[in-house]
Amino acid sequence: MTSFDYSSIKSNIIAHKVESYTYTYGTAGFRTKAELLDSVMYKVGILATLRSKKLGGATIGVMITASHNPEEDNGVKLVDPRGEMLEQSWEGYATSLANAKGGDALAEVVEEIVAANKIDTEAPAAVIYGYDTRPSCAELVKCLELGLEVSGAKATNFGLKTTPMLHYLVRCINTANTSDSYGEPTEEGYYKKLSEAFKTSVKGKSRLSPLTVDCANGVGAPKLREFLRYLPEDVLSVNIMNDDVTSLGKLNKDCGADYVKTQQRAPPGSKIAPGSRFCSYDGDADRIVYYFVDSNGTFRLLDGDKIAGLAAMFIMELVHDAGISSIKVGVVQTAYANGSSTNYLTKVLNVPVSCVSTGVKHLHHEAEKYDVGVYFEANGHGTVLFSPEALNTIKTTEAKTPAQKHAIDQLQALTELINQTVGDAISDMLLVETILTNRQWTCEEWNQAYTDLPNRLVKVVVKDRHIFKTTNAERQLVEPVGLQGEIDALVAKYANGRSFVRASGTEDAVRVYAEASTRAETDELASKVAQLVYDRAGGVGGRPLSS
Ligand code: 16G
Ligand code: MG
Repeated sequence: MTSFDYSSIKSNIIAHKVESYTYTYGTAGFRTKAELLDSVMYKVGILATLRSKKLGGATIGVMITASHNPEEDNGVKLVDPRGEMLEQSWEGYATSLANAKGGDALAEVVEEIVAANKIDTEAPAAVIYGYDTRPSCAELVKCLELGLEVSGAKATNFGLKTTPMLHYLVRCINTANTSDSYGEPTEEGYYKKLSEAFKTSVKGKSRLSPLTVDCANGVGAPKLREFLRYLPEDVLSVNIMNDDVTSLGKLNKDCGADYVKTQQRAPPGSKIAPGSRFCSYDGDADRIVYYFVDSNGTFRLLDGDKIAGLAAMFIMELVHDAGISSIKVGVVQTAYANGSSTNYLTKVLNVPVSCVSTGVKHLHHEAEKYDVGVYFEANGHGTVLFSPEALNTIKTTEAKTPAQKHAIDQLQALTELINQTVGDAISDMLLVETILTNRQWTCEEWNQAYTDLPNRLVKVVVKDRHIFKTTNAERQLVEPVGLQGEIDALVAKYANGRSFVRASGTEDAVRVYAEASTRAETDELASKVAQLVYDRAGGVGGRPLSS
């Protein structure tokens, strides 16, 4: 193992490309045009090593992906030892490192991090990394490897991976040979764990009609294909579409979860017809939405809110049938959750619901507060977390009746089936398929839980989005002062009206969300609130955009 090499770091092997560009480690790590990222990758390599050294040599993960962004973008995020997102207090270090121009500035930031965290730079460090199908990954991996080398990490390249697989691997490696072992730290181990759990979950039930999976022409395609080798056709029947990961320009283009959610339509070319069941992954397969067309031929989206409702309902019934009264289920949403979903959860399922700020890490941390925490963003990012106590209770409860035994076995299988490190399109898909198979439900039956309120998302480009400051899980503006009062006055005029405004964490824009009883009222409310924002903040480039 090489040691921590300050002189190499000072020589600033990979220089900052565009002097004026400022990088930010945001909700999904660094994400921008791939050509701006080589110096960032190098520095992320150094940061990952420091993080590992700080945590006693625990393995840290680095994932190179830009998720649902266009193919020419790329990005990178760090994974902490239990497979969760990088601790928030380190995000600032990531940003400072990325913006350090020149070798001396870089060494200075490194020294600051070392001093502030009392890091022994000669301590051992281990980092694993993976990447998606983007053409820019190969070059960026080399930059990352240089950073890992100059900082002295034991580095392992896990190759092409979905984001959630990398999270899984990190957790497996760090829990190997402990009582808390998460699984075999290989891709095959991941496939085996999920496929075995799925077989148990649907045992004795008739297989559903085939499911069509749109893989966004991304890494989900080869990985799902590989996974299916572990599941016989008579257990789960899947047709894969949008699986071209070699032609340039196809990734996320007119397909994938983000396209389907924002366009509210199936990808062009999909042979969707009444009775068929579809889902779409995003480019790194950590996000999923389902959809179908009803008997009238109308497109119906089953988004993250619908998945959360389905999962909460099923798990609560299993807990009840298992006779386990100590396990309480809770659901975590963001302000983007449809008002009807929140109503269904709180009034029909009687389950506690928390609302937190946008971004997986916020939902994940809140979900950890429940015995079983179901969390989903409306856009399809989410999973279910079982607390260590809940896992133990499920493992040790003795069944008194065959029905109880069945429910306990089902719960046990779910704890294996669900990727508890982060939202995972493959694992979430298996969760939905488990529930639908157990109920022998069609998507139409699933969709009957509640009817979404019409909603609209509008993007407003302003001079400076940072003047928008929110509180109450982004549901209210505190700045610009007075604007919230004006929004409230507008909202009060609409039945079931709700609207909120927040600065995007991933784009240079402000987002306006609105919902109301009818489509026309929703559109009117959204456009009036967008106009308020535009007028107050000096909108740029004409009228606000619907997106
Ligand atoms: C990122 C987040 C996603 C969130 C989105 C909001 C992760 C892994 N991803 O993609 O959860 O919904 O940002 O984007 O946390 P916005 O701030 O531009 O609205
Ligand atoms: Mg993603």
